[in-house]
Amino acid sequence: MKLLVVNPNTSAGMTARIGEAARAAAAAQTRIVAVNPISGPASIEGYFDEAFAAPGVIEEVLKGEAAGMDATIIACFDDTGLEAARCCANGPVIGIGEAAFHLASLVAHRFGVVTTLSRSIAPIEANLVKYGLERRCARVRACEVPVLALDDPASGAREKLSAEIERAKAQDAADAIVLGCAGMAALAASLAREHGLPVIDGVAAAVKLAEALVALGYATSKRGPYARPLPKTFAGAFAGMSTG
Ligand code: 5HY
Repeated sequence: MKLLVVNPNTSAGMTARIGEAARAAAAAQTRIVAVNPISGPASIEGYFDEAFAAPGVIEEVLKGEAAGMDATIIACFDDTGLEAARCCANGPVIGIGEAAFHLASLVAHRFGVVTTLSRSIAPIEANLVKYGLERRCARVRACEVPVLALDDPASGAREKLSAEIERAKAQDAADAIVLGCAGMAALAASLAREHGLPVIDGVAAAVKLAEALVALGYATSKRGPYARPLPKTFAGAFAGMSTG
């Protein structure tokens, strides 16, 4: 199968690392194509960035559909533009946040989420409510490391993330941890060993769910809210999005 992995920010370095994490989780017959939009924020931290990243995600999903991708992953933890993407895709579209929450709820009574900055917490909490999984989440915490500093050894990212996981275990009774950023994928296995509980990376979770949905022949329903967009004229910068 052909799996499109869209990193909604415009950081090519992060897209490459997300592609590596996806390939590491993928089955041998799964071909991963990792892309990012050319327009939008270099990283997504909160509502403002998210709003400007969504159109680029839709453009990449439409290109992927035209190129015959079997499924699409949105590789940003706030599941940027997920519902809109499902409207214009036939194949399954999976957000790494939603995927991680579902897998965490299969291996733990209550999971904790550790994301980057405090401003990223509210969108994640809103998604948990939207997905109906807020009761399974003990708390959403932030390690106060910016997205683009996660792979900078001088940022102390791993130590700060590990310390926040320790607090989630001690204070929130979390019995699994969900890593709240695509840029944390490479740290999941060593943090799980260090802390002795499941540490879930959304990129790997989404790859395995995409493979399962495609193998079962399940595609996005075109009845209800994910129906194809109505024919309509778009003006200005989005004239190219016109569907009618
Ligand atoms: C992510 N931002 O996964 C989110 C994490 C966050 O650019 N990739 C980003 O802080 O919301």
